[in-house]
Amino acid sequence: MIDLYTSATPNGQKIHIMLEETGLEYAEHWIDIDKGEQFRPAFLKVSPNNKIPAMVDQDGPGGAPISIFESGAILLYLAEKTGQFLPAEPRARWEVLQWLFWQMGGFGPMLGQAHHFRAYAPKQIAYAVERYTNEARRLYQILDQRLGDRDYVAGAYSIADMAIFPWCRLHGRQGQSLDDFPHVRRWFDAVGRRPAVAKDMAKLEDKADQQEFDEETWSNLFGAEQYRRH
Ligand SMILES: N[C@@H](CCC(=O)N[C@@H](CS)C(=O)NCC(=O)O)C(=O)O
Repeated sequence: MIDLYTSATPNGQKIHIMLEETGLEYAEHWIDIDKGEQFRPAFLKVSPNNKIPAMVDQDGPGGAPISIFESGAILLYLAEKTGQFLPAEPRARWEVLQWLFWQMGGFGPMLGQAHHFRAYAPKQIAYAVERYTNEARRLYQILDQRLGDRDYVAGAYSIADMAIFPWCRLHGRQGQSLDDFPHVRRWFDAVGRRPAVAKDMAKLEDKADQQEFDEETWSNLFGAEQYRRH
């Protein structure tokens, strides 16, 4: 049994998709990051960086529990555990790993900054909005080019697609339109039609993360409460 600590955000959604795709048995523990539950000592034991997602596999290596944080590490762990969505053949495996790390190091963090400066920042800073909207566009262009001659990001459908897809759902918030990226749109629709992904999206619909924050939420995520402990 896997205990998943999660929230209805793109990084959380990646793991829901993988768990649904693999059919592993899991229990969801919703962490309300708006209310500051990510700072609770019990959660910090599993996720020392105070961020979702995190998981505990009660049946880890050697039959003992293992806890893992960081969505890329969790996807890799689950792929290795199940032997699914990450090829064993070295060249195919490295194709997937490169695009997984591209998402973890670029597509996620840069789009996150686009969300921040376009939607969450208390005052509009034109330079930051332009910088991250441009960077988002550049990354979508890279993805579009990559998908121009293949169905999925790294050949067969893999954990790289699962990592990238949830971030594309929020393209509007990043100042982008999928009309500008036809290959991304085709891929996005195909991934979204997969039963595991559709099931997950429907489930998260009523928990959709918000764009307008009250004072308490803003403080927990970006202000005094976020930095109080460090
Ligand atoms: N690199 C991390 C990023 C995780 C992340 O940013 N999680 C956000 C929600 S999407 C969070 O938990 N924020 C709460 C906080 O920063 O206090 C991963 O991919 O797991």
